[in-house]
Amino acid sequence: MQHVQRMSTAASLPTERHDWTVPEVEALLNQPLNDLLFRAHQVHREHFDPNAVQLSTLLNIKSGGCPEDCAYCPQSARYDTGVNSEALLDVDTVLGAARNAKAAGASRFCMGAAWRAPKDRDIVKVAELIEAVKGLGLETCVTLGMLKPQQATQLKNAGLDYYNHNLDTSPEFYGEVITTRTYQDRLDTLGAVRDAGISVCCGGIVGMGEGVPDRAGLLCTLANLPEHPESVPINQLVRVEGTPLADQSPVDCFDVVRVIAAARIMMPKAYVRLSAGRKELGEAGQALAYFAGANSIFYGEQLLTTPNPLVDEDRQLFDKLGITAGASHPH
Ligand code: SAM
Ligand code: DTB
Ligand code: SF4
Repeated sequence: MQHVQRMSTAASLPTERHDWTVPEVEALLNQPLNDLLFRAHQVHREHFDPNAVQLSTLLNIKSGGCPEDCAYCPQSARYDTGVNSEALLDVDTVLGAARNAKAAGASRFCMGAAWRAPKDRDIVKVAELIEAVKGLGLETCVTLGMLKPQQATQLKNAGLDYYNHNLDTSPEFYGEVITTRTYQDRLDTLGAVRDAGISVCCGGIVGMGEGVPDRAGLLCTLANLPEHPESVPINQLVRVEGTPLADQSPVDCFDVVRVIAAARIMMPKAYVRLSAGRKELGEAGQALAYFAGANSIFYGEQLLTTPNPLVDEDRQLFDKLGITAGASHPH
């Protein structure tokens, strides 16, 4: 019986589709929540251990002073948010943070820089950081802004495993949030990362005032890329005072869960990361997100500039839910 059910699910749900339409995904997102959760959880179980969650720790290696105007971002130099502009961290400082992350149980170390795009000399320095972190036996990820193909190759040669570059929202809503770079710029960077043989980490933000069609548009763009991103971070907007989006109304927790569930269904083998916003989501909201197919989190008390749940809080929640820390590889 189990076998028959699996076969019919497989027949109606081919594992890798790249031809999603926005109306189809809107319908997926608008289903009764229980129907959406049930389907997403089925897909999750077919591809992953449902009780394992991968842990990535973030470090802001170059804080603030960014020339871009991303309306959500506390690190833009255009907004008065209290985030200071600082120089790139040195290797010893980064290695110290990476050792701590490993000791706390993280398997991936993600380094973020508040750059529009790195200069070639920045790439040389970041390559040293990647080599050092990789030497500890951690997976490496960096997010540095727009990348040229040659720079992507240099990062790959340094041992980089993942590059994070988010599309953030739909092509249609994008201009409401960022004017200093185009959606196509972002797609070009993703192409350069993919061509260099680096795994792609790409997702977006829920709660910036976008509609359901925009959430569907983001998910369609991600799933219709030539290859699905290996990692899909779904961030809830962190409303930071001083940014243009500071007074945005809070997003409903079920809307975040719906986006996670749809991402799981559409990109069945991706690690779907429940990213910024976990503090607001609370324990019940997070538990629902794990059921919906989230199998990765940012782990550690700080995201880039804003707070994240404490390590002990995450451990307690995992204990309550019977979740083990670690990547379960897609099958
Ligand atoms: N400067 C680089 C860039 O923009 O590509 C890398 C760092 S940037 C902070 C990485 C991502 O963090 C953004 O694309 C956005 O999705 C997310 N992010 C930044 N601020 C956020 C906020 N206040 N709430 C939720 N997500 C946020
Ligand atoms: C991603 O999708 N979310 C992370 C990471 N990639 C770089 C960043 C979240 C930032 C939240 C606001 C802050 O802490 O500054
Ligand atoms: Fe700069 Fe990245 Fe923040 Fe945009 S999201 S302002 S590019 S640091």
